[in-house]
Amino acid sequence: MLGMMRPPNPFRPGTWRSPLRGPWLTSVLAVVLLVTLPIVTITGLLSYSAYGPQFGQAIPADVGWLRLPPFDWPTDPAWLYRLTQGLHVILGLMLVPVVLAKLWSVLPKLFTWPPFRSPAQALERFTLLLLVGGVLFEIVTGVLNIQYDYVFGFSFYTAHYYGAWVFLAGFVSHVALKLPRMTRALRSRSLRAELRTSRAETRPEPADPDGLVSPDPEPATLSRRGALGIVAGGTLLVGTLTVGQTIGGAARHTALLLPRGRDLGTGPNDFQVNRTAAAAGIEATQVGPEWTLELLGGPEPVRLSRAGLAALPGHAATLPIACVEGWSTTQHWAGVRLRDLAELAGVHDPASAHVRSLQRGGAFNQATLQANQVLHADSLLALRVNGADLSLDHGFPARVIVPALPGVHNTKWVRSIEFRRA
Ligand SMILES: Nc1nc2c(c(=O)[nH]1)N[C@H]1C(S)=C(S)[C@@H](COP(=O)(O)O)O[C@H]1N2
Ligand SMILES: [Mo]
Repeated sequence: MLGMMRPPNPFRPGTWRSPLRGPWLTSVLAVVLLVTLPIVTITGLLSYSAYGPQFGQAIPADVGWLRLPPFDWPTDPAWLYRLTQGLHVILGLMLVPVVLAKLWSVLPKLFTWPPFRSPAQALERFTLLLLVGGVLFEIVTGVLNIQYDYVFGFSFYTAHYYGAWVFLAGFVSHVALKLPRMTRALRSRSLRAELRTSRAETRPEPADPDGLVSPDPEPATLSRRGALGIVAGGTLLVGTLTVGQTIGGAARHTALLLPRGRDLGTGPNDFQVNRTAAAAGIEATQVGPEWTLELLGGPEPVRLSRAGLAALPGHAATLPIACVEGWSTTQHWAGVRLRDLAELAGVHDPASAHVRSLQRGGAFNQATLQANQVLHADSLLALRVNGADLSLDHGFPARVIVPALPGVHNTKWVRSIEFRRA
């Protein structure tokens, strides 16, 4: 029925006339995504695991049969989350130009008329919807979360987690369906020869059964080398504007697009702040001389003033804060070991520790730490950073700093720690 109607404009075969479109170009972009998108996906799922789903503190907490195999997120190496989450965000952003180019390369397929001719083809087009919808949704939610906190009417984490599985379902079926065609197309031309072909010598690929090659191509205004160069250039540009927020140092200056990529000064407390004390509603009276830390879980509660804490045997460690948003910063922290505080509380081998902040409300005013995170020799309740007292914005009077722990669980303005045996 539909097949007999004259299709409206973008659906007509003659609409898409770029001489560059064809299975080879599409497959080159596809192979790049085939290698890199799994890295973005796996590091994303690892981040979910690093949030401690076993304590119900990964978001969304209850994911039914989409639950990942449980394991304790390691504390070594200390830069593990910095690496996995840095890769997730940086690579995710760098792939945006490749994803857009890949979509451009298959645009005529988006407008095939009739939309499908058989149930099998309808199914194939449905998996494409999951794939394209999924990848665009993950990009948009991810970018918005990095640029502005919490702009959604829904939870970013929940949306991004389920979106990832929709994308993954589309990705796996698409790869399964197209892998043979992709390898055939890649073999049809030599990359090296293509990179030596000028615009004037650029000819369309031979007509293909998928209809990517235009039946009525325009003359080339760009070589395939030029097209791939633009995509590669875009990717490198995004990378240059992004990596600085993770690797720091001089590169921090190139992270122009990122809210926490900037260098903030040279003082001991002049580094990125996720949420300021003012934003968290911390008042001066709460952190004055009356402040005490409460250690719970032992025979009876133990209370320590800040001076009392500072008088305990101390420890210092150089550790990163690595945020889910991809930025990280490595600083030199000093304070008291969490495991010493557990001993003081009278809990000799804690299975976990529940940390509460003075902050009232907010999603990140508490966190549960695994046993390995409590017991690591560098896991601290930090009182000082880079030789100075913590600033109020960095969590004065005391904050948690644990190797490889996602930034979010390095609770600031700590009020109490409850060591749990099971
Ligand atoms: N109480 C409290 N602690 C908190 C937060 C918060 O909002 N409230 N934000 C967390 C997040 S998401 C990060 S990345 C780190 C950032 O630490 P910084 O602000 O000292 O850089 O603090 C964590 N600790
Ligand atoms: Mo964070």
